[in-house]
Amino acid sequence: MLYPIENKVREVKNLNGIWNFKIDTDNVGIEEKWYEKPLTDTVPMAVPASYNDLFTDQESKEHVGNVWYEREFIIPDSWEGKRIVLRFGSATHHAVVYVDGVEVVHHKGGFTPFEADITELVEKSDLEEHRLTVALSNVLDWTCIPCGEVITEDDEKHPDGYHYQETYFDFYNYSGIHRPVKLYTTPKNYIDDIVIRTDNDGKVEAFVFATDIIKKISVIDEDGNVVASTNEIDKAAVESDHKKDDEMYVAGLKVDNPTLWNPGAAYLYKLKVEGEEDTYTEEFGFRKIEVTDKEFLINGKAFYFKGFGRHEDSDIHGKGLDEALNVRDFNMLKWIGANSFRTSHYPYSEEHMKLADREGFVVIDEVPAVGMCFWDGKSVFGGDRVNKDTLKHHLDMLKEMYERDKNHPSVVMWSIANEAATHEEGAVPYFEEVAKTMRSLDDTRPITIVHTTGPEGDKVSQWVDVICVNRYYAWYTDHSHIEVIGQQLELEMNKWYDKYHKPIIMSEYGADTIAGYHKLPAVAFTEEFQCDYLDEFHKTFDKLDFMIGEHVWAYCDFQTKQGLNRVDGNKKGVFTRNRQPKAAAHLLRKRWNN
Ligand code: GCB
Repeated sequence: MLYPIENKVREVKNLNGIWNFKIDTDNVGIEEKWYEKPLTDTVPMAVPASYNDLFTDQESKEHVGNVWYEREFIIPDSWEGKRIVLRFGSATHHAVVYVDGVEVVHHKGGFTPFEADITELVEKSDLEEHRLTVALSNVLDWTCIPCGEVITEDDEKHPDGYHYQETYFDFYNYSGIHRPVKLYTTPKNYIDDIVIRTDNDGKVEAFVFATDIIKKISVIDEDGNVVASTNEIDKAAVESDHKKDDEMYVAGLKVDNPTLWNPGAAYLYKLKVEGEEDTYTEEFGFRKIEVTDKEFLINGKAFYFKGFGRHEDSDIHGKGLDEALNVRDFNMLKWIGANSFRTSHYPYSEEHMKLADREGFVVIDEVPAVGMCFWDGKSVFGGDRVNKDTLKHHLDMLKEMYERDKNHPSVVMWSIANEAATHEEGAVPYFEEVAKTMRSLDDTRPITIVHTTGPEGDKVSQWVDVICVNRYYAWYTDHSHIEVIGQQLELEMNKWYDKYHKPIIMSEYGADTIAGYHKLPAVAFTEEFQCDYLDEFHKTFDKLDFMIGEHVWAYCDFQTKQGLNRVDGNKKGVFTRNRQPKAAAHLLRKRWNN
């Protein structure tokens, strides 16, 4: 799906700002058709933002079920004769969108964009102001990813009863319209999608899906020079169902001596597609990814991943897009010498991905498949938890992630899940299907899965190219005994390598640390302990030639649900939630800049 852009034939109108908001306390709004009339008794709400931390009362913050958003918008007269699209960058987790009381789109999945062509609806209407209403649900169950369950406690020990959203992942279930809402125009015949395939030899294969007739495709360098251009564009049949109104156009171009997109040295070209009516310009880079049994090569050079697992998370905004925060984050990642990160545990905003392209960061893009592992003896993949609907939604989310992020040079690998019960028999057919689907969407990038299961138990890594492992030796096991880290790490990593002969990334390792808490000798939770802890891992990484990277957990402290081992959130950040360094940041900076 293309990002909304402005040019001579396209316009964008931002609908961010203060909307009307209402909590559907008894979850009756859909049944009572609240969308048919203006909402009553609303409060002001910011978009984009999570709504949770904007409230001062527990009930609103923790509401399980629907909330309602509403605002008015105007279509300028100058838009007459254009195609008009309403687009949400994301809404977490399930949205039903109405314009003037008519449903225009619904979407399941909290981290990818969706849109509705509202041309006909507004053309037929004589209203000057249109009413946009969104019913948004934050309920997670076993039909979606991430998975969750709504639990009701109403037995004899809880005579008054209460219910809550149970989640099986370690981040707060922030909800709301998290990313920008936009109206944009295209000509009536338009460019629907562009797929750009490149390597590092200057060849470009462009696939354009359009209802417009495509006339010309060019490549423009960073100085604005046209460095390749063609009018030789072939038409081919469209196989994919959802693009059935489109024609597919295919063209090959060649840029001589291209400047490559390299980690830390990004270079972005633009592909300009011109049709009879529409024009669209998409950024891309030339780079080649290869994986051997011990190496991850970018443009023929072995790449070692240095960086973090992260979250979209900050004070007040929750998971709402904050462009200032994103800029600060990339500056801090550069300061510390990181070259990469994983979008744990869901695709980050489109604005975030664009910055990664521009700043030369290498990204492992992760689908929101998190919370599929329990150690309670009950099966996840063979019982009444993960089911056919979960799989269907998982595949849909892979597709939406791919369709949104396919042209980003920063994205070098897809992560198909974080910490699933891959030791279960039922995980075998499930992940075979997931991996097969990811490869059928994109055969140009490697894929990985992120493990909590150990090498003895894992049954699915034959389908991935790189193995990612999350490990907390001396934290969740052998707590505080950092002397075990080296031995346990070496033993386990060798077992993984002997079993699969694939390169390994330590995708999480870390210890909760309270900023400003010091003690000598070090004890758990002090800044000294976090330094000693990470150091022990590093000594072993440096000995193993099949280890291709280290992603510390986590970049920053972040909010979680309340729990006995979470004091106002997860404190494994190398930076505080307010983006200031703990002592470990200086240790990593020294290591990563060497
Ligand atoms: C993990 C998860 C991550 C948690 C982390 C922790 O393995 O992937 O989401 O936050 O452990 O700190 O426990």
